[in-house]
Amino acid sequence: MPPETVVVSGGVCRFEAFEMGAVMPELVLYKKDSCPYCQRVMRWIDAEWAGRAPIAYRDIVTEPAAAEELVRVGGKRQVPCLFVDGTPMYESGDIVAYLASLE
Ligand SMILES: N[C@@H](CCC(=O)N[C@@H](CS)C(=O)NCC(=O)O)C(=O)O
Repeated sequence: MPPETVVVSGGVCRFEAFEMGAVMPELVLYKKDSCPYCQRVMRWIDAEWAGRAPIAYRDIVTEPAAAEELVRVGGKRQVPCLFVDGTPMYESGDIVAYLASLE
């Protein structure tokens, strides 16, 4: 076993899995349906993301807790905002470019 390989209980560690190309970050899109920038991102996801790890949606209109979380973590209520392993990414163009880079 190479020295940089760390085996954890029941499988491979995150780094090792990343090296194998198996790890996708946790992706959560904060959105509201009336927002054209959100629609742009969601249209891209519908067209291009099929078959990949799921992207969770949180709606800041129908889920007040999601709006609170967005402001608490991201510092502003702007949508769309993609949380990548808990780190907020604003701007629809940046979000689409980032998701495309994961393909
Ligand atoms: N440049 C941004 C614009 C996003 C934007 O203006 N979103 C509006 C909804 S359509 C919003 O969240 N406004 C509230 C705010 O900025 O606090 C993008 O492309 O994502």
